[in-house]
Amino acid sequence: MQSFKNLEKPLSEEKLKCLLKKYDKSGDGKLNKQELKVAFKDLGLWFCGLRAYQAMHHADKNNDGLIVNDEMDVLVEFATKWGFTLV
Ligand SMILES: [Ca+2]
Repeated sequence: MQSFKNLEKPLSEEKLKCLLKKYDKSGDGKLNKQELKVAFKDLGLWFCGLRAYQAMHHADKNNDGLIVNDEMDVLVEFATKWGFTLV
């Protein structure tokens, strides 16, 4: 069950995942905290450094400081709850 808190069109998990992949500057398919922070900042999120930390802490299952494939799914699921909207 999902309920949407606001009436604006929420950013879907699929869309967010696509967006985040563009922030993989090193091109190795992994996102580090710095890349996450930049992504969140561009998405208009406040406290992007803290958010990046939280997302990393939540999604980085093997604690290597990088978000890869299945961790990305966890991260995106976590981050969409912040209520990104399409701009
Ligand atoms: Ca990892």
